[in-house]
Amino acid sequence: MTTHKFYGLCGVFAGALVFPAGCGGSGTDTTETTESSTQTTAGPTTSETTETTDTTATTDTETTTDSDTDTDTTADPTTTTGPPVCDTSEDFQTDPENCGGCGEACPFGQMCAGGSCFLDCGDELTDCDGTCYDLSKNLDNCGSCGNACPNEHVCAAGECLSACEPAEEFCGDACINVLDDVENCGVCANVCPAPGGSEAYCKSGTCKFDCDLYSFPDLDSLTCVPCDSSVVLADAPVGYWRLSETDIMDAAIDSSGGMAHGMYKDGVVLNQPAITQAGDTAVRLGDSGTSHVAIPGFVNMPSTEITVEFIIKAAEDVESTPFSYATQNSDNEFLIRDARNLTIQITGDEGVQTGIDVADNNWHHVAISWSSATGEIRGYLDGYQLHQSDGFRAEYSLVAGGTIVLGQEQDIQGGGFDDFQRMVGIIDEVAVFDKVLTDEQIQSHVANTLCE
Ligand SMILES: [Ca+2]
Repeated sequence: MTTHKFYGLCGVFAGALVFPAGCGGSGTDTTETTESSTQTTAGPTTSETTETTDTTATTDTETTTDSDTDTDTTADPTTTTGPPVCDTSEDFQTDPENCGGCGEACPFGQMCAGGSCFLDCGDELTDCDGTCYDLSKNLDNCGSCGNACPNEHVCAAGECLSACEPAEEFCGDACINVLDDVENCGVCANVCPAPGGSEAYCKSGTCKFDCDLYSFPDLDSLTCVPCDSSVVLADAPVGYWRLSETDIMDAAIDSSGGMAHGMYKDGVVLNQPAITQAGDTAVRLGDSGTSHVAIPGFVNMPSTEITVEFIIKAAEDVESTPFSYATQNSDNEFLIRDARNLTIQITGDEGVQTGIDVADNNWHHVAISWSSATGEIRGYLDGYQLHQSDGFRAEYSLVAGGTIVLGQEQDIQGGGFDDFQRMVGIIDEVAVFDKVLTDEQIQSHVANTLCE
């Protein structure tokens, strides 16, 4: 065992360039002795080496503390506390008390193998800086040592996962529903702007803002744009009834310039608050069984391409006929009926249901177009195309000169109304075009007349 200690100490002194007496030569001997430990167990040899050990050990210890002078080291071999005594039978490769060297004990609970201390964490756990963790679920060591999960996360199968609900994200220090949070819209920290004193909100993860009644939000410029119904006129309607007259005896003026002025009949209620612009009004229909707006002799009725637009606030779940056009020979020459499921008829009793339901007592913009060439019908609600179909009355030409009636379904030109088909609600901004409007045109009209 002496040789073991010599070996270790000499190694240390060699590193510090301090050699106790006899160390250099005995180092070689030690190595040999270490390798053949069975020899050192021989009786006389053992006693000799034991002596040598004690002396040298004392000297060495002092040397370590006063390493300044060689002379002290050798001159004063007095006895002080010695290093641990290692049994030669001990194996530095595997003994946790002397792991890699004499007296180099492993921390509590650790094993020794190959001269190094290690933590035996087994197959399930992993040693992270001296402690065993289950990396599959430990929050501070998730998947790998030191990989700490953020707050409101869980560690599952070695991955940090958000503990938030679906549709929520962890923003800063809380789970946020980013679909409707104005401070975290779509993604964390996306604050919705509110230009010009408007009110910002977040809908389906997209920033939006509400402008005042007579302006609409422009998401590109982030400004509130005043509604301007002249965009409708700019697309050249062949008839345009704004229904803003104030006296029941007034004509329902055709603002298109087409001179197809109409009449308020049978108890139409004027001066209803409208939404297109300040001061604009609309008309209420349905207070009486036959109330309607009649526009007779409409010579500008389109023949092969038509779009009809209006904005409407129709009573809930009422059949309501907004627009009918009848000629002498055809009472359903062009008909938009049933606000619950807007249905188009062209010269006949067969209709095309668009599925568009406006019978909910809210303002809506409706656009219906038809093209003779292919018989295509398109239906738009609030600027969104909800219906498209082909082949309806293809190659037919509508006959001009008939009568438009707003708010009633005609069974004969200008009359033959059925009470249950009457419109109940408010209608405004009725426009007829002799072409199929584009999506962009319709959306522009929606923005400027529905003002949203
Ligand atoms: Ca109006």
